[in-house]
Amino acid sequence: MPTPTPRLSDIVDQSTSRRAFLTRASVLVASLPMAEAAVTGCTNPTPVARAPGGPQDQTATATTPSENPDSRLDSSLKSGQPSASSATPGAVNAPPTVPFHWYDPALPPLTSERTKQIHMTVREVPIRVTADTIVAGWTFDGSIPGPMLHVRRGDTVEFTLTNQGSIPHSMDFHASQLDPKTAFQSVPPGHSVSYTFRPRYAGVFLYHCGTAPVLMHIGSGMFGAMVVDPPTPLPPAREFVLVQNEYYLAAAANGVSQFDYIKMLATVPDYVAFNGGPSQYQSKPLRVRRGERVRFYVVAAGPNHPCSFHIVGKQFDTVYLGAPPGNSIQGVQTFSVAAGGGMIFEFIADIPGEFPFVNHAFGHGQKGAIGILVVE
Ligand SMILES: [Cu+2]
Repeated sequence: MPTPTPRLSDIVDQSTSRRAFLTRASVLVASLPMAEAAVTGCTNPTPVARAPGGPQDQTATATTPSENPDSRLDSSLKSGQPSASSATPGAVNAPPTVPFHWYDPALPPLTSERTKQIHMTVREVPIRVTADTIVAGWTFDGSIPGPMLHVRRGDTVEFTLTNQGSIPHSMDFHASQLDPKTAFQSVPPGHSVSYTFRPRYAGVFLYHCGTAPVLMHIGSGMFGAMVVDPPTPLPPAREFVLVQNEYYLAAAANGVSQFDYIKMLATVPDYVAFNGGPSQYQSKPLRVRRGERVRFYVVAAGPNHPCSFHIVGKQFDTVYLGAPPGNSIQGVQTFSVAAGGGMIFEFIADIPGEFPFVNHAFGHGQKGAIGILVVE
């Protein structure tokens, strides 16, 4: 009789100790289809495809042969890591002097050209996320999150991803509508993929690596946000972008914490952060002037949890659930941004003071998803 494959719910429900949980979970990981696929990966000819049924300007090409154009069949397990950690060579090569970078949450200005050429580079590098924690990051352009992007509905986005890492990676823009097998294909180390799209809706959208296991790639730092303005701009405001994510850490080795895939499956994070730095906007708050309209673009990158966004002492006069300027509700205390989603929150800063902006699911707020907005 073959041994039946355990379900995750079984290992969570039946686990009475951490050791028993890890043992059962490792069997589950080994039984995932991607583990087998990783061994049988193949080389395909260069794909040049057009999104079926989509606008003619939505195309995707690989500039080199793809190792495997079907992202369902790729895996970080290919490099032989025993429990799917993020310990790729570049990521764990950390001098103790890796500095902390406060992530500026200001929405970058919109540029005038209607064709936006965006080139990102995958880098597996150590990232300091708190004063005493360096993680083995997988990144877009060397930061967690990747760069904030700002375009307008109807712009043409000409995107290229170059993989300078050691395992396959990819890019999935939630602002696009494309055939994922072509556009979001995994790119082998040293190669690039290019595709073009035109955002069909305004709003704020997640982007992330879509290489399997996606949980591991998002969980190791491969995510960011794209703001898409409507054709008629929203009212002038101080605009900030917050991307929430969770960190699931293994014990540090040589000063660097790898990410822990088993913890990601269990969905209990060590830290929850806005823009990659737990509590960074408590240490250095955001500042606006009294009377200004304030607009937060909030994205929940996950990989697992939503963000119950709330500002202590304020109410939102407008929350855009979908594409602005429609799809709004008024007079809101808290709204949950789904993992993989994005929403826009607005209010007038009419009272001076210090206002905490929080994930009101406070188990996650206390782990780092709290910042301070100072109204001067
Ligand atoms: Cu990746």
